[in-house]
Amino acid sequence: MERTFLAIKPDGVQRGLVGEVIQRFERKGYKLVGMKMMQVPRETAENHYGEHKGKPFFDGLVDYITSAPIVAMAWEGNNVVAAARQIVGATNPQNAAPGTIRGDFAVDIGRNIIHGSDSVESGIRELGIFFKPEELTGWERNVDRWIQE
Ligand code: IDP
Ligand code: MG
Repeated sequence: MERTFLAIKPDGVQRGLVGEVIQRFERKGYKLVGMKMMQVPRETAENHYGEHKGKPFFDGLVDYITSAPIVAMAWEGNNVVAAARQIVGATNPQNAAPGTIRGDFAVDIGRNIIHGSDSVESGIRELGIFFKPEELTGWERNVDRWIQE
């Protein structure tokens, strides 16, 4: 079953949006299989955002992500990587559609509330950065048969 890495960034935590964000994925029908609050070490942030190294916003991005705690999460479900990106919305909240998390709660690309993996491969890579295998919990949910045929 497909998994993705989602993280409520420091601004989302500070603004009291943890419950709101989690609720959107729960209601949709995806399954939470790992979660922890953590202050991200600088080295971890630089690794996670390695693809952006050298870009003008890189240092500011690492400062932002390491500035206060995040909530790191693993979510599971059919096509969850692409679907979660849709629920998250466009990178720049100015372009994010209403109804998406960034569209509803953010105005600035440098404070866009949430991270979501951009591909299945990125999801595997990022979950490996933030979670030990034993911290991810596969579990049976009685309602699963009412969510997926
Ligand atoms: P994504 O989070 O939608 O996948 P990416 O292009 O991978 O977007 O960028 C990673 C993160 O870097 C963004 O979510 C945002 O926090 C930050 N970022 C991207 N572009 C800019 C920028 O031009 N200025 C400031 N921050 C940026
Ligand atoms: Mg990205």
